[in-house]
Amino acid sequence: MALTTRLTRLLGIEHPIIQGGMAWTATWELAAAVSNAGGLGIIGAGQMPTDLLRDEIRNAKTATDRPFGVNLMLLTPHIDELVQMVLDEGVSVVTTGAGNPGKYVAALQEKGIRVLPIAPSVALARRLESAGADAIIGEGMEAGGHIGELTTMVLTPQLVDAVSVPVIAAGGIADGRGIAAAFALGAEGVQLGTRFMCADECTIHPAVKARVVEAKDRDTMVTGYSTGHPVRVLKNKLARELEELDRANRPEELEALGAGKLALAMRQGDLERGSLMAGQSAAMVHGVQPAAVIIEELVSEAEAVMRGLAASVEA
Ligand code: TUI
Repeated sequence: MALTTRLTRLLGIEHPIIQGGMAWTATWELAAAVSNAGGLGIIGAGQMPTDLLRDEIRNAKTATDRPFGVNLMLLTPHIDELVQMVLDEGVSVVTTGAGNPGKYVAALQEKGIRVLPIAPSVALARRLESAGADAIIGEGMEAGGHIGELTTMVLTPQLVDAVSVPVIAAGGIADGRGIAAAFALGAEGVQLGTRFMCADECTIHPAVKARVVEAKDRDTMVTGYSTGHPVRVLKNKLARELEELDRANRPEELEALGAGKLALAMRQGDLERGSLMAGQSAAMVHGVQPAAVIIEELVSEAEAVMRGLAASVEA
């Protein structure tokens, strides 16, 4: 059995599961493993230098024949150069975060690249559909990293009502129950980040994976409201220091203290001074597994939940 939707047909993938394009976290090894398992793997460009992202794309191409994508973080200063390189190299999909990719949509699509922007609100989703987006990833504030204001539970159905392209639900989904719930809300796909941080093929420091596996329900917090770019992280020393600066409304100092800290966590494994970006669903991640096993579990759980629900209606 398979979950087939407009999204699986649009992207030519087996399962409607997208792996979040997490900066300093989602490298080509993870993206290729997810794509090889029938999902859509995404390389997280973050603030990566253009040459490094080009190498990541080329490595992914040697490791999978299946579609994969790149996430472009639109606050990146050299974003125009990254977009040009992606146009030159060619990938199947571009997802975008932290802004409106409108001005890049036509050029990407002319190269056959599907454009899936992340939107945290209905108004932005409508604008993105008008700009030609192939699908919209609606990300609720349960997600890790930079977030909007709305939860996945309320954002997803509103996006489904507002746009006619497929909606992909993101934020707070870590297992098959979450996928079934997203489908019940009208989503035709899901994007998971935090669960894939704990894939064997994810190259982040093992200490971070262990911290995610240990996380309990109230272990994340949001810092950076005063900067206009709130970020969800696992609580630690850095998060408490950032919270103090938020309270004191000192956004410049907050940005200075936060700079470079995502890499410190994900690459160096500094659990106290690094920025442990992760979603609330960390509490639902119970171990480190191969990406293929994660995808297999997600699909079989979602199918079992949906069959159970259908049976309870007939009974
Ligand atoms: O982008 C993400 N998650 C991220 S980006 C990131 S790097 C970063 N670090 C510190 C501050 C800011 C960025 C870490 N995690 N998720 C997708 C996402 N996009 N969430 C929210 C948005 C978003 C917000 C506003 C998308 C568009 C938007 O539009 C504003 C506008 O231009 O209308």
